[in-house]
Amino acid sequence: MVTEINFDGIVGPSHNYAGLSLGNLASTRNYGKVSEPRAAALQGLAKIRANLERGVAQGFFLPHRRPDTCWLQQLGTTVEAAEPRLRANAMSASAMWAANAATVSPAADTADGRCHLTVANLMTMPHRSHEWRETLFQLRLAFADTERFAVHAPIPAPFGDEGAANHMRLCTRHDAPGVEVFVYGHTGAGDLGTGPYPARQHREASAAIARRHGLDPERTILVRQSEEAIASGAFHNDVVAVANERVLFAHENAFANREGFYGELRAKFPEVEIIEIPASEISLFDAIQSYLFNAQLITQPSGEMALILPTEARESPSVWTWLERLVSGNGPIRQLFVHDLRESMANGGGPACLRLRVVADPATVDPRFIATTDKLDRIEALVARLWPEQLSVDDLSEPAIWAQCLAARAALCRELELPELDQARY
Ligand code: SUG
Repeated sequence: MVTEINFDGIVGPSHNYAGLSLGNLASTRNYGKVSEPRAAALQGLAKIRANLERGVAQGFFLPHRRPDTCWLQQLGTTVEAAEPRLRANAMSASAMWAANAATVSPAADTADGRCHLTVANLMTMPHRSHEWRETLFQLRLAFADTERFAVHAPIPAPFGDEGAANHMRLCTRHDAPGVEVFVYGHTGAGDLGTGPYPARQHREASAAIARRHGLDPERTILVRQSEEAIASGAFHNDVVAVANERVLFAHENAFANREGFYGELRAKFPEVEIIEIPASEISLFDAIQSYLFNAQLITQPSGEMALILPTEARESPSVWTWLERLVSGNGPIRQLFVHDLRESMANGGGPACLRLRVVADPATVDPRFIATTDKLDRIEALVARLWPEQLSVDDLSEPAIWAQCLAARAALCRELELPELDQARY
């Protein structure tokens, strides 16, 4: 049965706070903090398990091989010889944020009736720019059925693409045709933006993906993110807006031309219900601090929608009061679930960042990437045994840590019967 499957990135053993993401205020603020890779991975796995129990189909992607010695080799160096900042870029566990893995257009939206996925090039940030090779390898394994899926190579440089974090889809039901909304921050050649932080999603990349996926222009919208949002730390659209079925939940200051966008959306998808939080009630700053919009907005088997939020949203009185009022009303969003994802959150990755939504029949996906409670038990046991408990930025230069990270990931590949992933070099 065609449904929405959430594929979460399992947090890798090298998870750390190296402060590599300019414009992501959490990453900068937490630079140098000691990370807890084991706790981080267990927090993410608990979210997968809870979603499974809620009746949501769940898959996962594996952490990438770190240190990425192949990338360092392409740069003419080795993990031993690289200067510390470059080495930290090669050690990043940032592939955990699966919302940045790819942009996905379900079969109901595309000209050839296949589900299309374009792996994100993530070219704006050095530590993320080398993710796509392994992500592409995992996507090609998971979605190997070429009658049902088309997995595309990344959009070529210089057009930055950050995947589903800047993409929303509105539809009456997940398996029905939808309207796809691409949100960009960078308008075109020669535009470097005027804000203090880089705009990571380029309009040309978004437009190219819509063409490659064979989307109908009548059911496609390109919209610019507001510069104010980017300047306030919303380095991806999914920090200020989220959509599910016919609901768009967004901050008033999320988009550059809000009225124009809402008008086009209503014209192309009259069923839309827009739930907007005005800046007078929750400031952009509070929205970004609490990661309220980085919630997963899911449809439960009962048909009711729920928001899966980070604990930080509950800790902000203005945000929590607003949310309690939202679910006590008669609207489509009826429940709030809160998860402790502090380790990922400290790097700017909330519940929605950790997952990629794919609308498909789970039976058409390689079962090795599909979550079951038994498999989660086994992954958790392995993580509890092999993931480092703590890592400092200095530890990233320790040969023993490189060896531990490589061995831990190799053990996970074995546990999940994915030897090709363990053997692959990019
Ligand atoms: O790309 N953080 C990630 C967070 C990604 C969140 N994803 C979405 N919003 N969809 C990023 O900025 C921090 C890693 C470091 O600084 O070491 C980092 O990469």
